[in-house]
Amino acid sequence: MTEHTDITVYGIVTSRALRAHWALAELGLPYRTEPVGSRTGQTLTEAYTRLDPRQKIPVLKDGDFVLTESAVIVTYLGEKYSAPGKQLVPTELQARARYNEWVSFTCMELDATSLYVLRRHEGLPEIYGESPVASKVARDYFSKMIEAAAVRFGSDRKFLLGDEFTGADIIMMTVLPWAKRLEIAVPAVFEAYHDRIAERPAYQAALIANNPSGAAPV
Ligand SMILES: N[C@@H](CCC(=O)N[C@@H](CS)C(=O)NCC(=O)O)C(=O)O
Repeated sequence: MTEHTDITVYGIVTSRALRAHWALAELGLPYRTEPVGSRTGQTLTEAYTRLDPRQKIPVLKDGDFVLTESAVIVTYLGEKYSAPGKQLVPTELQARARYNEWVSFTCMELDATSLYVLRRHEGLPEIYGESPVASKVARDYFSKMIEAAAVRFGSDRKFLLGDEFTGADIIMMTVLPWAKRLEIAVPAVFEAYHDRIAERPAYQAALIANNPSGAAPV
């Protein structure tokens, strides 16, 4: 039986929006999509600004509960809707700490201080300006951090936390293709990890939900 939910995701096309669509696909939950795009002006309307004063995507609405920040959305959905066989967030204390460690590391070190710097200064120079020094530092920093992550990950694990796929994998997996698009090398262990996870039906479904044209997220 399909679970009764009243869930809406605002946001499409970007890697951060993909995270919300993917978590819902993994959990098999029905939801609506409001196809709000970044830099389209759609986040700047009065109605959208009431929903999210930051004027950003993605936003999740679960009933009356409004939540922002893609990694937090993934974790919230995992904590609220996980069930046996589809546990996106571990319940055991130290496993959950490890989950939070990977999520925080990926969002801060790989996304915000590395890839998003490149998105701004290389992808959107007309808005943020070119900054060759910031770009070089961000590229070098990403390489250093992903090498360190490869050491921690090791070579015998299927997913970041071991044998079970979790929300931490959703966050990591949404930065790897982004790095590849920017022609930044990722360690072989993460290449194999990427190719393994890319075959998940929920990932494929989420890519379409995030962008019906089938184009890769930006
Ligand atoms: N830390 C936030 C970042 C959200 C964010 O910066 N979203 C961008 C698109 S990826 C956005 O909505 N920018 C506003 C705009 O482009 O209109 C998250 O992970 O959800």
